[in-house]
Amino acid sequence: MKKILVTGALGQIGSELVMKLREIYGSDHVIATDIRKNDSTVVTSGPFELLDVTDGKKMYQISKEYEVDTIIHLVALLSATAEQKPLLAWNLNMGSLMNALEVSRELGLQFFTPSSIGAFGPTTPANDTPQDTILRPTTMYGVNKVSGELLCDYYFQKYGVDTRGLRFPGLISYGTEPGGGTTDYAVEIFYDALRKQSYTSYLEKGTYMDMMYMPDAIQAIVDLMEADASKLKHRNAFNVTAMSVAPEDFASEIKKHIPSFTMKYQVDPVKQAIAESWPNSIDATCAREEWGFKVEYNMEKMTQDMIEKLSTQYT
Ligand code: AKB
Repeated sequence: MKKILVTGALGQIGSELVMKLREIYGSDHVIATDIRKNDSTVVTSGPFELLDVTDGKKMYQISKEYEVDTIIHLVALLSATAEQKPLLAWNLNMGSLMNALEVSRELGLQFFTPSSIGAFGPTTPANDTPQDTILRPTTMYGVNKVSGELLCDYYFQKYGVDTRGLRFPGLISYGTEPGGGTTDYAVEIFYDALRKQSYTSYLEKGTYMDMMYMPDAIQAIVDLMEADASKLKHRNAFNVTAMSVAPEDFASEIKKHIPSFTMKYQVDPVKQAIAESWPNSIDATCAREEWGFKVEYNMEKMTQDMIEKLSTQYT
């Protein structure tokens, strides 16, 4: 039975992943950590430790004390924030990754960290972006993600650390809101649809990017970590996606549930430039072939579920 330490456990992915992992492996087998504490079920339903991921010594101590065999490292400054604070992004994203990889090497742990469609750049083929392709991002976040993928490969090749990763698209969820990402509009739009029946998009009409619903993302992490290592040719990091969509696609799907919904556009040039440097649609064939990646939610099913779940909060 796995024993897993999760960093950034109170974030958008962490808050749902911890609960799923506790369901699968048992509450005591999932050690949630974050730099802050709240009264959510992540903190109350199992072991929780305060951890600043720039403190490698403390990460080592907690991992040793709980005898974990896996680290899932989720802490990261996302793309839009990283563009505003590039030095902080480099120091936090790369410093914490290095700490987590070192602890994994020292204690012989399995390791997961997310990469992103942010690893791609304007010279990457924009449609059906292949698994193995040009990685020349023009954002600090992208530079961190490519460096992270290479570092994880290095730790696997040089030290035999069982590193695994996914290139996540925009992730949509109703639990914990994301912050500082370029794809965040795809979450905000649902909250505003229910609160105000309108949304002002900071991305232009026709800006296509990949997206995925959180339950599919969580399942993908679990499946990849359980996958037979001998079948993995890529490891860091697999393209995964459920849909390629633009802001107006969300608007028309939401309108089916909330007919009074309206959408305006007020473009944020920084976020627009980031979005334009990322692919329109990526190809997840390698993930499907090497470890059976699949999704349950398309745009229709996801919208229905988001509106159902958020309605209970806003009506
Ligand atoms: C972001 O927009 O920065 C993230 C991502 C796609 O990695 N959601």
